[in-house]
Amino acid sequence: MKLIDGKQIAATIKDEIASEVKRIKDNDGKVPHLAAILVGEDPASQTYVNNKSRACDRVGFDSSTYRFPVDVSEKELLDAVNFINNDPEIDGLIVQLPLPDHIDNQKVIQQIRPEKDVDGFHPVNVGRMTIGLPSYVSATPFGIMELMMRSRIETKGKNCVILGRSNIVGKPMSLLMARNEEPGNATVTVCHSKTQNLAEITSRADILIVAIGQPEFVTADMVKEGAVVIDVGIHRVPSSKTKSGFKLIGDVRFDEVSEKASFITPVPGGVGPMTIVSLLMNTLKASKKEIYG
Ligand code: BQF
Repeated sequence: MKLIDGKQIAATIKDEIASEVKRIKDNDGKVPHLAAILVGEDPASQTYVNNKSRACDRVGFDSSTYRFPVDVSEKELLDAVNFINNDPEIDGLIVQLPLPDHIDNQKVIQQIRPEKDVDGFHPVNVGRMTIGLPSYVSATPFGIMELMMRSRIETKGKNCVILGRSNIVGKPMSLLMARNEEPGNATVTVCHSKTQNLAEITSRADILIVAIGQPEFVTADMVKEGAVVIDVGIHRVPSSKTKSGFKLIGDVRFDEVSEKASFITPVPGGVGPMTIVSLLMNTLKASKKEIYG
């Protein structure tokens, strides 16, 4: 088994971005600037936004966080999005999900100018990605493609099974793996909560991408000997061994599945750091106007 060290690969990419930012600064160019909207005080969401702003600092980007109380009105959020849309200094805008139930996620996402939608959640970016036009690609799937490219994992003609069909991970992941490009060119099967004979299907996967949102759902009996296993899950479980009082586990039973897999991503330190670095790559593209000119 080979561990796919997402943390290490992400660090390499951050170094690459940092040298590009230095080049931009030396040439008096525009320093990339990422803005984040954070609603409420969910600890995981706060951690994620902190991770993103720290990553921006690391590579020399500017970043701003706009915080709102959990009872913020939809109108206030839409106004904030508009304000940031119209700020020429800000290149990319993300809205940290999930939002409280009284806010219509889609309404907020669709208010973001596609040119600044570095999470790639706006229907314009989703549609462009779907038909193979230049677009911002959702950070987690984009990060997984980069991970496979840099780990030299062959995808062409492989049987790729994806667990989960979310708009943010499973759906875009299936399109990217099936596209006529490398990495890609895989034969893709998407499984979900209504799938029958799940273990039978996953057992045929050369590449198994798990984004099902259930702690340690995938066990060794569901995995083919020599498969590549990508674990997108991230769950906090209580632990007496850590200072924080919790530890992170994925959607895959790492201890047993790692004995069968040829390559596997750990949690933490696998897909998560690549998600962050993808957001940086998208923000750099935004500041260079690479997608929309
Ligand atoms: C790591 C996310 C579910 C729902 C909304 C590094 C992150 C996580 C783990 C991180 C995630 C998950 C993010 C590690 C951002 C990934 O070392 O393993 C970074 O910050 N993530 C998010 O913004 O929203 C989510 C998961």
